Amino acid sequence: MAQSTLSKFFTPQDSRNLQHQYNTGHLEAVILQMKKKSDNLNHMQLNIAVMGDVGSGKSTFINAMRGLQSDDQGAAPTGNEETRIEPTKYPYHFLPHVQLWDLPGTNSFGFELNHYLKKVNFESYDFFIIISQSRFRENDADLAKKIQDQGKEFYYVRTKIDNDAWSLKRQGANLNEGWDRIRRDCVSNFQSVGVAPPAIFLISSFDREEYDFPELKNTLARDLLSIKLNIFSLSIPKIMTEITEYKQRMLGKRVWILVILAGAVGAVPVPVLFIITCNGLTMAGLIYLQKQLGISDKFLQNLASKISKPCSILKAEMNCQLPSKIRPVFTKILFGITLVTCIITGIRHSFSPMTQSIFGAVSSFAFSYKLLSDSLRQHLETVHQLVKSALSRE
Ligand SMILES: Nc1nc2c(ncn2[C@@H]2O[C@H](COP(=O)(O)OP(=O)(O)O)[C@@H](O)[C@H]2O)c(=O)[nH]1
Ligand SMILES: [Mg+2]
Repeated sequence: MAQSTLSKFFTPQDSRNLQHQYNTGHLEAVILQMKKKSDNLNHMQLNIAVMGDVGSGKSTFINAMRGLQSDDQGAAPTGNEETRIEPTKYPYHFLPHVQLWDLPGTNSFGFELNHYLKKVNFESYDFFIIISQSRFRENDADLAKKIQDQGKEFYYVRTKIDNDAWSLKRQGANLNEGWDRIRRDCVSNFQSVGVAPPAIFLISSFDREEYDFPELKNTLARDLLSIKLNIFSLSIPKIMTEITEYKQRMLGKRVWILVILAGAVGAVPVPVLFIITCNGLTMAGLIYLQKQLGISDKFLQNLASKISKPCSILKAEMNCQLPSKIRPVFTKILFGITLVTCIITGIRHSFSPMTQSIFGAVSSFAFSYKLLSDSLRQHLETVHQLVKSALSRE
């Protein structure tokens, strides 16, 4: 069975080590280690699922890709009946560490699609080739949507194009116009179901030097690295969630302590005390969170030089709040607390001390909670964006 996207790149031990480094403030080491993994994808095993209806030509296609005839040793069994009920892997020797998986036909057991996808362990494949014969089917569209939802990519292959060629010739039609029509039809079918049209190949598994067969093999070889990079990038949010989980919880608890303190102080109906303490607590919280974030201009410059990426590009790609841009938050907090203080002062004589206390406690709690929790969220977003930007190859 093919591995999950995350475990393909990071073992549980890797994850623990990275988490430890992150918790102890070594964000740069975390990023450099992840970068090393992304620079070393040559040995990554790429699992390509070949999918389509029973009899669409999946097994014959796999044999053709591998340069085999159906009766050669090691070839996938072919025929119009469903020959396999389990996914079967075949090495694709023309590219290193690539396996083609012959999956049972999507309609083989009358399964409902989601049930079928679970059965064949759909999420464990890295790339997909949808095989279709004679016309675009509803199943093709549903499959394509499921692949797109996972953030993965696929090719769409129309097989048995030799049969279409024969019919077109009999009608005296122009072959190239016929192929253009089929392509346009596929593109509009994908667009109509909200799927970005993939690379489309019209092939005959019996004529391996004709139609789009050679182009399909070349395109796969050319796309190999970008497919691997895409799969690697899909593992980043998952591993980052694991790495940052502990610190996020720890910081979340500290935010709550500060917010409760700020609420308690807000309950004291003395505006001067309130403005100084509540301001101080929230500001201290913000400074603490920024320190925990540990991303300064100097940090970014150091990192940029280590990953050989201009600092300006790193910052632009982060497209997120850098520490210098977080400063407006301080202005907001000052404004907010001053406003609350003015209101408290204004209503002092109209309401009982009890009402003033409740109002002060609630507003102080709400303000500091909003500002600190926003800042924590920003903290994590910034780290995620930074990792993404540091690993991107654009
Ligand atoms: N004419 C033609 N027949 C094909 C082609 N590919 C497969 N077939 C035939 O279609 C039938 C089903 O093929 P198979 O590969 O077993 O389909 P699968 O069930 O999707 O694995 C077999 O009789 C194949 O010989 C093709 O490109 N052209
Ligand atoms: Mg088959």
